[in-house]
Order: sequence, then structure tokens, then C-alpha cells
Amino acid sequence: MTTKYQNIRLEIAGSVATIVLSRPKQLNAISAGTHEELRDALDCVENDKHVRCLVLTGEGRAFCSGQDLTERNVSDRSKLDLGASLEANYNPLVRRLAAFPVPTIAAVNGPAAGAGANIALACDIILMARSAYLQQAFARIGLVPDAGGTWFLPRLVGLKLALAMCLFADRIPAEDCERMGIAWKVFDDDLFAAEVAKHAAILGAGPTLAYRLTKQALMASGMNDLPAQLDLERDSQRQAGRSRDFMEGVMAFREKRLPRFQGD
Ligand code: T3D
Repeated sequence: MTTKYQNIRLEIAGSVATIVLSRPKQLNAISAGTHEELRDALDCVENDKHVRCLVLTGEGRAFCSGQDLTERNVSDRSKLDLGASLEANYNPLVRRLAAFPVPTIAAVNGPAAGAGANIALACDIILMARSAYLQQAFARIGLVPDAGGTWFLPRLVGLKLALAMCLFADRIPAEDCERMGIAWKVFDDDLFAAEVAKHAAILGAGPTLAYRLTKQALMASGMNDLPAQLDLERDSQRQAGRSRDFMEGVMAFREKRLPRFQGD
């Protein structure tokens, strides 16, 4: 099933939902309309109990070039409030992606710049086409990295690399992203779509409840000390241990076959 919006497209096939940013002429720059449509599409995905993996990607040669700069009237600086834009749009989006109830994949098919790069960082898994790159482009236009970039990046690559990426605002090629642990895997451009589909299918057939609890535990680990994290693992495992998927996983193991997880 495909839902066409003005700025994005939502495709649902089996257990995998794909949101395609679709403003290729602007390299999928994010407009106010894009935000509105993303909210609606994410609601649809969350409400569809068959969906067990979300892929976010871009149409054409780019993943996403960040905020649509043509929407910003810089001639009257006193009236410009970018903080309000973050508060209303980017921050809720990043919070939502980071806590999304099913695994998320950013399929970075091409340039991911500014907030486009950081929206990718907010997804659970980043897969990149070999020709793609991430760019903390903000310094080039006199801005500060936003959309969670200053939170995710130092945790992923360490403070010094994060600083260098943000201050120089260079393009970071896919292979460097993989080496630094930002991207899970890089694929040749001609194999990319098939590899994304393969990875999405694996997650879409996985133990969704256990995945959700795993995400929550890993996200909480940065704020918890060891005793608090052990308590969280105990509580999560108690819940996972009562799931149908655990029962199926153990039975499949005993019967020497692959498990058929239902997600709960
Ligand atoms: O404002 C707020 O709400 C605060 C939040 C801010 C979050 C942000 O994301 S700020 C950062 C915004 N993004 C950028 O600064 C990146 C801007 N784009 C670029 O630097 C380059 O386009 C790329 C490095 C991504 C790719 O370069 P290249 O050479 O491959 O393509 P290009 O020729 O620059 O772009 C192609 C077209 O896309 C071009 O239009 P044209 O000339 O063919 O009509 C270009 O203007 C357009 N485009 C690219 N990025 C944006 C854009 N149009 C509007 N907004 C963009 N962000």
C-alpha cells in the first residue's frame, strides 16, 4: 500500500513501512509541509500493528539536505526564531524516532546534510550507499548542529571527532562513517536497495517486543549507573521472558528450526 503526500511517500509492504522523503529537486530538504506529513505518516505506522520495522530514505540522488533554506527569510533577523522551529518540529521528530516502538533504519542513499544527517543518527541503524555522505553542514551557514546531532555524535565517535566534524563541516564519506561506527554497513550503490530490503525484512520478522525493550535499555544506559542499568535489564527481561516470542524462540531452538516470531 502506498500513501502519497506532497513531500513524502509512505509505503507499507508486509511488516515493513518505508517513508520516502520526496522533494528530489531540493535534495529532499525538509519544509514545514514535510514535518506535517511526517507526523501523519509516523502516526499511521505506529497505529498499524502489522508494521515491525520502519525505513526512512530519500528519493533521487539525496537522502535529505536538512531544513529547506528557502523557507527562512533572513532579511529581518529580529523576527527569525529558529528555536521555535526546533521546538515545534525537529525536536519532537527526533524524540519520536529515537523512541520509536519498532526498529528504524535510515537508508542513506545519498547526501545527508544538516538536520538530514542528524535525523539519520536518530534512527537505530544506518545503512549507507557507497556514494553517500553525512555532513554536519551547519557551520557553513553560521548555525549550530541541531536535531540531536550534539547528543548522538559525541556518543558515537567521541568528543574530538564530533568537534572536528561539526567545526569543519566536511562531508564524511560512507566508508568513514562505517569505520567510525556511525553506519552499520555500506553497500555499492547498485546493491543498496536490495540490501536495505534484506535488512528491513530481518528486523520486520524479529522479536519486536524484545527489540523495543533492548532499544529502551540501550538509550537509558547513558544516563544510568551500573546498578540502575542492571535493575532495568531485570525488569525488561522479566517482560521479555513472558512474551510469546520467547516461548517460540526456545521451542525453535529445541526443535532445531528457525523461530517464527510474531512480535509480542
Ligand atoms: O531553520 C530551522 O528550522 C532550524 C533548523 C535547521 C536545520 C538544518 O538542517 S540547517 C542546515 C540546512 N542544510 C544545509 O545547510 C545544506 C544545504 N545544502 C548543501 O549544502 C548542498 O546542497 C549539499 C551538500 C547537500 C549537496 O550539494 P550538491 O552540490 O550535490 O547539490 P546542490 O547543487 O547544492 O543542490 C541541488 C539543489 O538542491 C539546488 O537547487 P537548484 O540550484 O538546482 O535549483 C539547491 O539549492 C537545492 N538544495 C540543497 N539543499 C537545500 C536546497 N534547497 C533548499 N534547502 C536546502 N537545504
